[in-house]
Amino acid sequence: MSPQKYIEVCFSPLLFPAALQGNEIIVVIDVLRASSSIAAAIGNGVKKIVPVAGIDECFSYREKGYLLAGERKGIKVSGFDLGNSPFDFMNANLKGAQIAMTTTNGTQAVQLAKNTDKVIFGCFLNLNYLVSWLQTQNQPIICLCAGWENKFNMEDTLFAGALVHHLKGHYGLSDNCDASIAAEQLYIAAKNDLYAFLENSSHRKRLAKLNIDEDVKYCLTPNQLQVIPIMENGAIVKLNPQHLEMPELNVHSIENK
Ligand code: 3SL
Repeated sequence: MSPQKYIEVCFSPLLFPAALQGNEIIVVIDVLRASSSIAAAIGNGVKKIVPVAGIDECFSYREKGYLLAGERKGIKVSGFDLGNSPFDFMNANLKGAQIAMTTTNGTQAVQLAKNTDKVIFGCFLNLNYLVSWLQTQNQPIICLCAGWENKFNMEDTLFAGALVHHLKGHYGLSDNCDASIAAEQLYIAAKNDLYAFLENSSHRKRLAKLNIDEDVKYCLTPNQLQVIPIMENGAIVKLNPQHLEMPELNVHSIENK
């Protein structure tokens, strides 16, 4: 294994500047729900998503022919076309669409990473596919957990731990940070029932008030999508990996949702 190939976890966007060397692949993680919705959208044929920080900036994309998507406090922004549920993006009419998106934490984390070499999006929905692709890469990896308002959250950490768990045969762990070890241990404890493990987590409670448990269940179901969203020229598009062996998918595919 090349000494360059290591995986590190940032539990919060605040830790990202300390981890960044400049040559890493950044995996942006916001399991509930931005990176899951982005994967669902790109997997469903959306052409590109421009992640923006603010609501006003998002509205400015309307005149350029973009649809607007996103939430504040989990609720679709008034006047937007779509919210931040993965199910909002499972619509055949969205094939080829261009979307501007703003969310409370997910698209803010993207702003931090967007000028780095390679930024991709991970969630349980594309776990195996992402792992298969990362195994073929030769750069270090930073898992950037969006968290909640710069704080640690459980679901993003669990997904980062899943990446560590499945990649550690190919990547070393960062020498100067124990976050990867901690994230993997949490994932091992949780992996047989992610939904139950997260029962008392802050964001499950937040989303429960919105009655969107179906979103939570879907976002925690691994391997529904064979897609890797990647940033290119300021927009999120579909990565078309060459020579990538397709891992097995679980039961559902986006078509039958
Ligand atoms: O914080 C975010 O970016 C969102 O994913 C939060 S929510 O799940 O839509 O509430």
